[in-house]
Amino acid sequence: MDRPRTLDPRRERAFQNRVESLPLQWNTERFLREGATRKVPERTFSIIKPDAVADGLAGAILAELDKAGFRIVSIRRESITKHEAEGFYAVHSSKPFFSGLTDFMSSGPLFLMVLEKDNAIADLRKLMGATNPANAEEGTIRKKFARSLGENAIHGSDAPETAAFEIAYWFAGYELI
Ligand code: RTP
Ligand code: MG
Repeated sequence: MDRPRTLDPRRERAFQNRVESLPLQWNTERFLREGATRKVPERTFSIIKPDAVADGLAGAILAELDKAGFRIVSIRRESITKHEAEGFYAVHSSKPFFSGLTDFMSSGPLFLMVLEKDNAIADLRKLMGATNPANAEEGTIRKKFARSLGENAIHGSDAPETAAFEIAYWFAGYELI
């Protein structure tokens, strides 16, 4: 589960462009003025999974998130390795479905996202619907778009601790401003 500590050249460039374009002084002043007291909305981590991307449903899922009031703090389309998927889903490493799950998650491009809104973690789980789309409520993303239990269109963090781990697993701090 060791991840490379250095950025690849593309991300290095993105980092430099981003830093150069930041109104750093303005941000610092605002942080000092409001940072300690401002009520910030909750953040959660989400993935549009490879089945939904392959089925051309990424746009429709983003529209659902938008309609429900989630702000997209950061988003990145990426094909992840099995090793990265194993680290991400390490909590399930002893489960019988672990190998199939990590094969599936590394089978094609997906969208990694950090989302923000009041009560984001619970509200996203509600909007996603049950893990098995056959049991998901009408109107939920999994009911509308998922293929099956194993290929269920969307991931969402299930608690504040997992949201913090999952956001940090995929995104650097400078991508979350
Ligand atoms: P996710 O983490 O992907 O958002 O899904 P979840 O919380 O609703 O479900 P979780 O229990 O965390 O399981 C992770 C993924 O593993 C697959 N799974 N297969 N064959 C099975 O019994 C089984 N159980 C879970 C699902 O694709 C689930 O999304
Ligand atoms: Mg889960």
